[in-house]
Amino acid sequence: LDHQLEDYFNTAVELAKKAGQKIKEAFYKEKNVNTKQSAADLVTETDQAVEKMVQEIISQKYPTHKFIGEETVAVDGSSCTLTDDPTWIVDPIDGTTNFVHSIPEVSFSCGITVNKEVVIGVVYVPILDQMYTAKKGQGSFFNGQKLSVSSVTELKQAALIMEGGSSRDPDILKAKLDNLRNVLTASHGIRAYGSAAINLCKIASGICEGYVEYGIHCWDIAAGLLILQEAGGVVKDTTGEEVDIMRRRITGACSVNIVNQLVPLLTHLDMGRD
Ligand code: LIP
Repeated sequence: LDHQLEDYFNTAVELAKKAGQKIKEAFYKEKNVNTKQSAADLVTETDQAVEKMVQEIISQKYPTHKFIGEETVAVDGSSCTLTDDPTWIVDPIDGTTNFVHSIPEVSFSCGITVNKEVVIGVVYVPILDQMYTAKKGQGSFFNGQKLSVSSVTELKQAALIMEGGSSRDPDILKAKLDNLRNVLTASHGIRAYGSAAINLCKIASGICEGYVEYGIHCWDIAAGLLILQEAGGVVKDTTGEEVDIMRRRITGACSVNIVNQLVPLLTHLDMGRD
């Protein structure tokens, strides 16, 4: 199994570089933008082209493996079922809004699950040539250097990451803004990189201490959550319970202390399931 995982890992890194090349070429050109669930839920030709390329390579190399990809699910919701089979969970561009606005925090995210557990995570930010990788039980790395989380334990000394997201539903926005105010009041400040995958990698890198988001999907977090865990961090449901990657909400932090201080500040939104 170990050498199999090594092979999956090498393929995932190779795919990230190939995807990165395509993203980089398109980044400096005019983008062709469409919307999905809301006027702020964006997709471009590049999201679709990268996902198609990646899906084809995976299905050729591993015909028995399953594939869950953001743009495939957008046209065929039934393809989003997590089973015990090896499953490649891919977001061709995480941070599509950044991509559309030529903001460089744009990532390719690929997580691989076996028995529903993420065992490999690769997040690549091609514009900045930043490669984050993790293998279950073997640590996580940034351009080959080992990552470890911040040692801050008090929320009042922490920098947090929270996102607006793409929903414009007034009830969801109200809860998110309440959460933002509560967390801001209790901490050093709030940042948003615009990509869930990058947000998790920032905490893995010890740059910020915690992250909360409602409305994410499994492809946004599959890779990043392993990268954070392997850097010594924790990933939970927003209630502090065990994380469920299909439940569309997450909190990640450098320690369980930060999670425990965050949870009581949040209005919990039920976002349904992937
Ligand atoms: C994005 C997420 C981000 C969220 C955005 C969007 P996409 O994913 O990673 O955290 O705030 O609304 O969903 O759509 O760029 O792959």
